[in-house]
Amino acid sequence: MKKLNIVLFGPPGAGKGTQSTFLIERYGLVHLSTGDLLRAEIKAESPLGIQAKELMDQGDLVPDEVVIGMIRNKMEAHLDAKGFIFDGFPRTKAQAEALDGMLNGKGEPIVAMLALEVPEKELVKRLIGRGATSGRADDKDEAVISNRIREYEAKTAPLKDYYGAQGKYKALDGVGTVEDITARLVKAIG
Ligand code: B4P
Repeated sequence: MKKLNIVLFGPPGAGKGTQSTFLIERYGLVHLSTGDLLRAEIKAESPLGIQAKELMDQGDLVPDEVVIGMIRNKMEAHLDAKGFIFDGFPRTKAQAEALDGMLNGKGEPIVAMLALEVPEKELVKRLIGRGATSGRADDKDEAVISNRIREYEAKTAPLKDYYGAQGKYKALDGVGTVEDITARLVKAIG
């Protein structure tokens, strides 16, 4: 059976992590969040985590080879998965090309890139709101949040064209209740 490999895309705070929780349950997929994987390395105080923390706390992207290696390891640990939700990955063209290389070689390509569109004002509001309780250094400071959004616009947003050229890009309104947005995603996947 064809694997349901989906890229959930959007700027910081668009709701990728939030929506992934529902989609993995509904479709029995494996969740691959590079943000979560990096935060686990930080918690473990591994050399990789120590290097990543400095970049993440400033709102900068972590080097491509680090996140590509993490994704490769996780995929190899789940060879029998029905499919993967890629959450927060790829974030650069080099990451997208590496992912295509890993998946296409196995005949299990990305089937769709679903992009959650949310205005910047709402993103800042959500992230500051999460910062009050999450303890995440990158959600507390408006200058860091702005840098994350700038990084997204410069390095990540161009991936819309990358997946668009493959006929896989689909934009969805990311404003509304969490349930509304889940329903939009389910309709798009269906
Ligand atoms: P991520 O962990 O991917 O974080 P994110 O962009 O903040 O998350 P997301 O969009 O998932 O937001 P969420 O659902 O949680 O990245 C963090 C950092 O890790 C990056 O800045 C970078 O440094 C590094 N990194 C990760 N991947 C990388 C890669 N591939 N390459 C290089 N570096 C990488 O939602 C946010 C908030 O909004 C929550 O509080 C949520 O409750 C709320 N919310 C969600 N949906 C809502 C709705 N419909 N209405 C109102 N609020 C909502």
